Amino acid sequence: MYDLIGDIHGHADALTRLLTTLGYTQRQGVYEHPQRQAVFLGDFIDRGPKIAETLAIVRPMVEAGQALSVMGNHELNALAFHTPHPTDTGNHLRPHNDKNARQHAETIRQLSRDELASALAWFRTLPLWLDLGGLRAVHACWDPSRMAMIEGPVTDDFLREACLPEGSLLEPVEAILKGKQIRLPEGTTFFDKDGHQRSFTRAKWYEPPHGHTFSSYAMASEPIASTAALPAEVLETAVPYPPNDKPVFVGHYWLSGSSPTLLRDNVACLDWSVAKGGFLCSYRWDGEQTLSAEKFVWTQSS
Ligand SMILES: [Mn+2]
Repeated sequence: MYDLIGDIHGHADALTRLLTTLGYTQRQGVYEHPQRQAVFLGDFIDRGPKIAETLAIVRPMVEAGQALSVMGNHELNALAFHTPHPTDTGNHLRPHNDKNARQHAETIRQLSRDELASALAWFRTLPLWLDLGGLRAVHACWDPSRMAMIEGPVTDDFLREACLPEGSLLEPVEAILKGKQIRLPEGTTFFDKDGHQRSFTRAKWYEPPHGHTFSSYAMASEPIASTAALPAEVLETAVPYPPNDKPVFVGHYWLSGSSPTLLRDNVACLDWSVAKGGFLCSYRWDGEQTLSAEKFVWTQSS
């Protein structure tokens, strides 16, 4: 059975405590559990104080078969940040502007050149989603229509198509790794947790959009003041997650609260903002198709 673990962002001490709480012990330097396997939801790097240490825990677990992992948007962003632009000499697939450089700064500061190169090579091996029989894991959004468009190993060519503005894989890969975004009504913006002014919000992609306003269809971590009805385009193109499908686990959404809650009976987000004073969250899954909030296990960030 599986223990699903949310976004770590360099908080290796919280990860060590969580694994210990879950009953994992180190053998020859690799955390393992006699009956269980961990499933990481991505976003190992950026922001936190112990990024190399985090990778030194997670990667050996995956390579030894003690864990599985999907790619997070921060791993994809890192690959794009360090992959040269095909025509714009000296630039990269992800521009080195202030916002992008700041988001990635701690990883560059904490990892040596060799450690970074090694980490990037490993990120390329991570699948964008996992369908494990009784459950599914993806960093931000499960959408079979987008997944059907995505194929193949993460080569430079794949990264160009997935990360450049004109790339053929940009829309589906962003949907899977960054979630569904909705443009807010003209003149409406809000400030996200990093202080960036945004005219898009992250949607509750798993919910049918009918009957929702912008405010009620935005993820709880994004307080949108607009009670305007959703535009027809959102109603027509939404791919909600079927209530009878197997449970799906995501990270990504910077949720906050005194203790974790489910998004729905078969949808759980395990990102509870460890990198912003929240906690590192896991879910102990034992085969159940209806999830229970009693099965969250978490640890504070400090
Ligand atoms: Mn994250």
